[in-house]
Amino acid sequence: MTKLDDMTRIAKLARQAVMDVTITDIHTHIFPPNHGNLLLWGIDELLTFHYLVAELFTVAPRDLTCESFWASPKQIQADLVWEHVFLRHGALSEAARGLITTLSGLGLDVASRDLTEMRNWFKEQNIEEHLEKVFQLANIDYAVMTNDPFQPAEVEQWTAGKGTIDRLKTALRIDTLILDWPAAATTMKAAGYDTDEPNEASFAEARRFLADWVARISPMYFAASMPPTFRYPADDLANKVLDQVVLPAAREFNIPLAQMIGVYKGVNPALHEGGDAVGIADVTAVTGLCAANPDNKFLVTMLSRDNQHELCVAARKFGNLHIFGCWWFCNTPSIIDEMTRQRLELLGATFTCQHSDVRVLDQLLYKWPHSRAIVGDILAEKYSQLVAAGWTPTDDEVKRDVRNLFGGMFEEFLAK
Ligand code: RAT
Ligand code: ZN
Repeated sequence: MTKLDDMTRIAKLARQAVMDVTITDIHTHIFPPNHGNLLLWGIDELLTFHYLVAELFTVAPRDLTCESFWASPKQIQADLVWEHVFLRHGALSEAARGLITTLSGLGLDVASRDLTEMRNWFKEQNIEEHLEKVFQLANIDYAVMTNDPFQPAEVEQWTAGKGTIDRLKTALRIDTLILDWPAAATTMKAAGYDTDEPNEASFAEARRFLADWVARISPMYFAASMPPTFRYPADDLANKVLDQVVLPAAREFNIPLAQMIGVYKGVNPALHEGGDAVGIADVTAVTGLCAANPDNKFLVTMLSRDNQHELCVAARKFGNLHIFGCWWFCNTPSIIDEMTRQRLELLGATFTCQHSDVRVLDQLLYKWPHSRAIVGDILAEKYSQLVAAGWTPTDDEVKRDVRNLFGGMFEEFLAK
């Protein structure tokens, strides 16, 4: 075989390996079917996904207010998104194209633009079977949930003894604990922990609260999303809670802390979940955490495109830092392409290239195919260049690297 043949063969192999790899989705917002109404799925949830609601209000006529939108039944809200975003303005955004990919992936005739027919199809589905079908179509082994012990509707499910299913693993979400001590203390107190002012005694009780949740749900990691203003070290309450509650508990149970950094919450509160925005954060908060806490492990993703290069460099410096995903506003083809290249070039296949962040189950059928296509093209190019340089990886090596990018390294990091 000539070198050119080898390059063509390896490019094809890399694309195929990415298409075929079984993915571990390390951050989502889906729930087991038996957790009441918490699991979102179906056409009306897809259409009212907050990314699309935000788009609706960029084009909505003046007389369609956020107040009247939220006061309407879900189906009317979905009709409004369909009409104003899809029918009147097209489906070119990533979220809008995503809905089309999702419906096509389920075998629906989206080209007919017949919303009623699609609604009827979803009504006929049994949720347990539908979940299994979506996981199989997306080729995902399991997804990690976001389990918030400060959300009464979620807590209710666990205290009622409802567990989870093999397809869904847990992660303990603790934004409230880190960023809003008064609210966290009130919730913990109501649950039987003696938490009051932020002092040593209260912090000991908060550690007991975390330990009990670890025992209850066995989380794969603790997680919190942080504002762009987050600094570490710093003389503030968030740092105290991190140092005296969260990091000691994470060390004790050897589970990582996931930090998702760079969100300004509620910039336009009228949009509800769609009202958050992005800001450039300070990567020295990440390096500060990793350096000061060598016995803790950190999973980090950042929201601003501007932070990505610096974050890659940070990941080269600390073995206790694992970077993951193209988060939220970074989950668009051009930015996934840029971030994945940057990460591969600086880190090799040692990071987790994507997470889906789905809130609606069916979205797994677009988030993953869209990302697979981009990463497949990048790897085809990178492996061809490697062959040109004189190193031809075996088929198994290519498959190993691909799996590492889509969940393998995450599992290896957890096992450390
Ligand atoms: O990506 C999203 O959909 C956001 O609304 C958030 O859920 C974010 O991912 C988070 O976990 O805070
Ligand atoms: Zn999320």
